[in-house]
Amino acid sequence: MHQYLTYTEEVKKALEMGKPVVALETTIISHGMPYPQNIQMAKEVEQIIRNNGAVPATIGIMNGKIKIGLNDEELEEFATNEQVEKVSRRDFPYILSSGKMGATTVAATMIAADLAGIRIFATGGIGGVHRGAETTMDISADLTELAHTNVGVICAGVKSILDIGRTLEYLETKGVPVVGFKTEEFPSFYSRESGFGVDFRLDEPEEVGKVLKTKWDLKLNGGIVISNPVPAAHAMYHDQIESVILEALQKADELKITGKNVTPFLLDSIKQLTEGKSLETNIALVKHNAEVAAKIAVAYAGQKS
Ligand code: PSU
Ligand code: MN
Repeated sequence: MHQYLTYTEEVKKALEMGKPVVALETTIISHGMPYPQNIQMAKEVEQIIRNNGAVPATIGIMNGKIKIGLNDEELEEFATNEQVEKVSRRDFPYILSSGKMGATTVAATMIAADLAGIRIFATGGIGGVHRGAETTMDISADLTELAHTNVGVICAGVKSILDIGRTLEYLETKGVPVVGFKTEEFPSFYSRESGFGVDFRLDEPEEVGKVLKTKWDLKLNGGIVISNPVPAAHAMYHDQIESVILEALQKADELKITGKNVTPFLLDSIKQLTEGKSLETNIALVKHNAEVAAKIAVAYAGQKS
């Protein structure tokens, strides 16, 4: 067992027995949603994964360890403690060695899941190439992680706070397949549309499981983006959210927000500007991703090696 990892009993047993496990991130809890919706979401998502035949492993950093699975008390700590740091690839060495608490981003959760041997990960949206990246060079470390870490990431696409076209170009350059789960159009988080296509559409969890196995059998290291549109009943219209996003981007520009603070700032501004409607959509899509991820984890675990 890896010296920096600790497991809950539930996850440890599942991994030993080769049962399906789904990784979950903590940045979405600590920096992506307000309390108490964040803790409610975190617990519901875990239950959805169990109801669909897999074991949830929410990942976070505490007391010098990467925790693979968190108990209720720890989840509550991630949901309420304002000192929790946002941890991506570059932050592991300092956060672990200093004993600070760290919430893992998509990139960091992929790294931890890979160390633990978990191949399926459910989240809301991944980071990407920011609008204006041609001058700011703001490109999420999530994309470089997807280029080389063997984890399938189920998400609702990327938010249009990002440059979706350039994000997809970047993923293509890095050899990361972008799957549309029951869709031909790449979703844009709050909406089912983006105007951009996916690389290929798959309709069944078994098909996704086969694609994952084939990629890694071929030693084509790296992740796969499995994009799963928000259920129609909870979707927002592209035009409705676009004006809000432009306002949030302008505010970030005026306040000179940079680095790791950009994404949390934009998420919070959008939430305020839509008076909570975006939060409801956000929660609905995460739950749906958890359900689909659990089904994919079951299918992936059921394949012959
Ligand atoms: N997008 C969302 N919600 C989130 C994030 C992104 O809709 O909570 C979080 C994820 O943890 C993602 C991170 O990995 O933000 C990306 O941050 P950055 O852009 O700083 O790489
Ligand atoms: Mn960034």
